[in-house]
Amino acid sequence: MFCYQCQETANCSGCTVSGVCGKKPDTANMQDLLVYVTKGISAVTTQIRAEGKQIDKSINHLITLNLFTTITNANFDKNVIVERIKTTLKVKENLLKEVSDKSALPSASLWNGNESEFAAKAATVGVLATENEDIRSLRELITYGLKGLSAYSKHANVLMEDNEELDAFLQRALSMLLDDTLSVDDLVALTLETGKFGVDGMAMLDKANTSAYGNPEITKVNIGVRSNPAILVSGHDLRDLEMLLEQTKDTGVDVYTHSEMLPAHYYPTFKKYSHFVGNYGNAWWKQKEEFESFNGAILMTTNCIVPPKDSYKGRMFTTGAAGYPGVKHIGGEIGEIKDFSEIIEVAKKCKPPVEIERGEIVGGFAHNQVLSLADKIVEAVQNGDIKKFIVMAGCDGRAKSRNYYTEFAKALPKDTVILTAGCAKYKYNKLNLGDINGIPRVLDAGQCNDSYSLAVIALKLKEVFGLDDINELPIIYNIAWYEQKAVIVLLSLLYLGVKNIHLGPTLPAFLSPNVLNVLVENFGISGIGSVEDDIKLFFNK
Ligand code: FS2
Ligand code: SF4
Repeated sequence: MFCYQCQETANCSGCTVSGVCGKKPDTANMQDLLVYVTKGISAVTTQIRAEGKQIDKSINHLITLNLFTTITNANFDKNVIVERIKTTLKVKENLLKEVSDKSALPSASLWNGNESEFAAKAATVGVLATENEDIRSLRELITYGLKGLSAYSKHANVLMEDNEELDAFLQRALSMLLDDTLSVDDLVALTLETGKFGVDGMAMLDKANTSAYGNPEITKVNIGVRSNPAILVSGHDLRDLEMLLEQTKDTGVDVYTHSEMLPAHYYPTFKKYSHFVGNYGNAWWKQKEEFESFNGAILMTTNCIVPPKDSYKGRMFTTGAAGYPGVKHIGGEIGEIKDFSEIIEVAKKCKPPVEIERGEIVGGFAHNQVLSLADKIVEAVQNGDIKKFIVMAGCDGRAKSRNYYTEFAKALPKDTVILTAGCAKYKYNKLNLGDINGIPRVLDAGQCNDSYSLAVIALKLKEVFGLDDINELPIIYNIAWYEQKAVIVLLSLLYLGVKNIHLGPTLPAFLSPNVLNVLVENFGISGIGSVEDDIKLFFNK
């Protein structure tokens, strides 16, 4: 196996024996093959579109789900990956019949094989199959961006939002990653185009979420517990949460969020459920201890899964793109109502959660809410009460080096405001950093995809202050990344023209020295230093 798609990759270079995330080598290899056949089918759909014919939505959904399934910590179940390869090959064979001119199709579009041939094929199509390290670096940067984009698309698709232009791009981009004639410059251009569609994808999801559940609003979220048996929901899929809340009504079972599901509490629709109690625990990587003390049933709607302990594996469930061998998976296609009765029955037999903390956290500062406070914020900036905003969106993770973000938040001058989204927030959202004229110093927009809100807010401030360039705003970008959704967020920010982003705790292993140079020279991307040095750097203090 060779995988270097996430921040925790072994020795900051690549997992080769087994994944630091827990992914086994044979599963990793099957994921490589799944990505390969997904590129292959994408070249077929791209050709069909070029010949003036249409592609059914179900094919678009198959492609995005394939990529989503291979995101870090989403699906550890080799059998699921194998089944997806088989389905993709079958669907592709049918699509090939619709192609008039097959002459330009790459070999990945024409390859087929049965399961006994998968392992041998997988060994030839992984990341290292591209020899030139700069081409490999750009191909992987784009692939990871497309994986993140696929995840966001899927969340919008389950809420019946689709964007054919976005899917057509995603498939064209995947097919271009098979094209050996493309130069570094071509791939740099494709990287930026991926960022453009990253913005579109996040906008689509924002529209889907807010149309279905209302605009997030300032909300105090309880972090304590009640004495009923309960279900803990993690991941990012709001539609799954909605179905679960409906099905748990009047059952005596409470529902809590974990990690990236916390922002669900900010949506008006979810507030009407009196058994939707609060948020339990912290970011994804703390799940081993927190799932144990939670006592109840657990539903993982997406990544990030940590290989479960036996003590709670039996009360854990997955759905959607998520999967883990030996953990019960709840099926259900887009548009179908999933049947969560088994989880509810398990929960009823469980003890109530053990209280691990008490109190409240405040969030709900997505674009609509922040723009309704715009006058107050602009006034605070103009009279000097707010000197700087720090975008600290992104991911949390296990690495001790991530304590940097807690210490950095504590060390920030008191006239700064943190804008956050994603599970990165758990490094500082319980620090009680206070407020400036009633504006909290940590403004949480929501999940990682709600980084879109932060971009909307920045663009609005640029307009209000009459600036020509987004980079003239008093905003510093100090982003923490972990998996591939952070990659699409990064590419989206680059597309919007944001410069001088600091990325940590380490720079991606998949950036070759030359590709990193391109990002440094054109966008001023850099890593992080010590808290002390960075505070000096950002604030001249
Ligand atoms: Fe956190 Fe994991 Fe949100 Fe990432 S829960 S690192 O999936 O996308 O951020
Ligand atoms: Fe390693 Fe990350 Fe890949 Fe897992 S996802 S195998 S930790 S690089």
